[in-house]
Amino acid sequence: MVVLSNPTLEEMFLVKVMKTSGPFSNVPVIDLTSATAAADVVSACVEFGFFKVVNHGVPNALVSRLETEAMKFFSLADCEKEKAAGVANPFGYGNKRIGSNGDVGWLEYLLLEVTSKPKSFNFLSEPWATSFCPCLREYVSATRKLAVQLLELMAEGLGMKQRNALSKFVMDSRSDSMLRLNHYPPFPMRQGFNQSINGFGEHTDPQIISVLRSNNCDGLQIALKDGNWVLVPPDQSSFFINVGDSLQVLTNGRFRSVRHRVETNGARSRFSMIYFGGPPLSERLAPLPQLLREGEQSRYRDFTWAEYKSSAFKSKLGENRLGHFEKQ
Ligand code: GA4
Repeated sequence: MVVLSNPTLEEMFLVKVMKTSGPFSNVPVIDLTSATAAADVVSACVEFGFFKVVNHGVPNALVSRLETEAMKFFSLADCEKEKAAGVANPFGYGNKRIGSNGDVGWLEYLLLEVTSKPKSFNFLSEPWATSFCPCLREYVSATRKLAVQLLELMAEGLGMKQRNALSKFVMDSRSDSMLRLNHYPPFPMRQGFNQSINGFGEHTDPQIISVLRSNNCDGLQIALKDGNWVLVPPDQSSFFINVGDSLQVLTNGRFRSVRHRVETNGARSRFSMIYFGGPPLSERLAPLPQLLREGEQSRYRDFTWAEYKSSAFKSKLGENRLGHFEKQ
């Protein structure tokens, strides 16, 4: 475990200002088998940048298998996890430190690159990881497929002629995507503190789309348009989807990249796995011409995903990263 000095752990992790209302019962639910799914998904992306998917087609058995494999990994000694996956930079095993700019959270994680030539899958050839590897591959391909289906529905709901206008970015063999496995352990100082803990501070995801599955331990919160934070009731049989910054740009701000955070109550372990679908590094990120109404100008200056990613990975977690790329 990484030992952190001043300020104290309590100061670093306890969420001091509790401005969150109770469980949010209006999380949009998209049923992939419903005839109205395309329209529903678009309204959810415009209003919240967030929704839940049911009848998603990802086998529960696969999800449980990966959860079991990942928990086997997290139960290794800290030095073994670091040795196996490397200390996160940004890929590898991370413990409390998030990114490169001093952010911390009450979690440990494994961040894996899932490009066609992944760098950090090497450790998976270790004998103890033999069943982890195929499981990760299967899971990534199932969640990528779900991301593609959802992006196709979005294109349909937006009235785009090409069904693959949005999905082509994550289907591309050069797509720059990631898989993150997060373990939020119980809080050791829970006795006497009946408060929440900063598991993962507020942020937006830089990529196009994030596909999240968690166990039944709550903690995920999203910010609504009016800035109020609400608790998302967990549902381990569904997936939660975040619109990322890149999709906000591609739609010229019609879809909102959702600010979200995780605050755990320290009683139980929270476990989540997130597939982040990103475009190829060389891809230009600009509003899609088919989506611009007559006379509508791009709100963003021209940039590539490589430029945005490099700027994002140097930023503080809670920063408004797209702000630097908006036209004045
Ligand atoms: C948020 C979304 C993904 O988890 C992530 C994160 C990344 C990291 O953990 O290294 C970042 C964060 C995320 C955005 C700003 C930078 C980069 C930590 C951080 C402070 C893997 C990603 O792509 O961006």
